[in-house]
Amino acid sequence: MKSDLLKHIINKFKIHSEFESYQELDYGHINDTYLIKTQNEPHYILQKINSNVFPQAQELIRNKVLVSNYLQQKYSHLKEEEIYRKVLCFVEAKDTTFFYKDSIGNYWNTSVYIDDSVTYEKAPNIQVAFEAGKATGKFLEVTKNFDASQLHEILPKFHSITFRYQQFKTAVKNTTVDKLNFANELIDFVEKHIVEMQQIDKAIEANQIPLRLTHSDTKISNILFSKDNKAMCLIDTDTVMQGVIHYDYGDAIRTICNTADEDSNNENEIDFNHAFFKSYSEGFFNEIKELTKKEINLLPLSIKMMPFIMGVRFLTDYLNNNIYYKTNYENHNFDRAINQFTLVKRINHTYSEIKAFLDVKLQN
Ligand code: GN1
Ligand code: MG
Repeated sequence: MKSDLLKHIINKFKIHSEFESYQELDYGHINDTYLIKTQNEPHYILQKINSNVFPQAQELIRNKVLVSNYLQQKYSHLKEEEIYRKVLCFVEAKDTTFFYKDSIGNYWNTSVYIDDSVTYEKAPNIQVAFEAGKATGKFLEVTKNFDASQLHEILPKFHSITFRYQQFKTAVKNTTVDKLNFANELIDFVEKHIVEMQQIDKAIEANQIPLRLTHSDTKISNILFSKDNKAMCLIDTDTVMQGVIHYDYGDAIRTICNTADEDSNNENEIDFNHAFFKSYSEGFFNEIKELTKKEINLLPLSIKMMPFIMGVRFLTDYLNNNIYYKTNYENHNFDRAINQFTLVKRINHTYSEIKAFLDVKLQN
């Protein structure tokens, strides 16, 4: 029984009381995540790392622990209970590592559950958008001196659109004629926009923008809020890596300003919410103070590059028969790609307004 298995696994970690029950959380497209309730608080989050996506699970867990330790140190002037609401706290295994490897080779890790918290799939109001901006900006600001080169590069070129485009081209070459016909319009969309989207990659290659630690998966569902909608903590630090500020800024806006859920296949629901964009950006730039001119110039592009890259990745996975993301039906990834590309179109309609706002805000 699953409950016996999870009890067996959670007991490999130094938890404070006895396993009572579990709840599978519908959380993310990659790993399996469980809330483990124990007799007394705290409860725990137990996660099975998807070894297909993350073949180097040990290094991944090491990265997360290093970043959490660094953040805890940065917040060491705060009360302990406050720190534990701001930063993920990983639980040591009884063998003093931070993982458990099961009999079939899967890696598991555990963190302390942050109670009285809520998550959202899309922003419910302007206040939440602002708070999300603060949380993502703060994460970047607090970690700006963290030496990200000490982390293992878990998924190299993760947000490089040039790399994702190569994977897409391979998928196009290897897929069926039926899929090619079905996805024809989306494939054309990729070809039409790829050159514009490569500007951030090019600036990185030319050392024109600084590398730093990034969370690299700042969608709104990875931000924990208190019940009165104050952002508390960025969760899912699986992809902490060296990157550029544009990844986290653009990826957060991708979900916060989309008026539809990422999984919605109703194009009419999809729009770019300007009020949320402004509010998110206010929160973000309240925290992030020093940006170079080149970084500022590429911010508007990041707002379309991040949905574009996600669309390319979803489309690639559709063409590859859904081997990467969890899906609930055959065309799930195809629908997700339409969603992201529709958002890019909506952003294009209003791009001059986006740029004008950022010009004034950052006095460019
Ligand atoms: C994946 O970790 P998870 O399942 O929340 C993906 C992100 C995408 C996201 C789209 C390692 O996130 O890059 O933004 O799906 N993570 C990985 O929702 O590929
Ligand atoms: Mg993730």
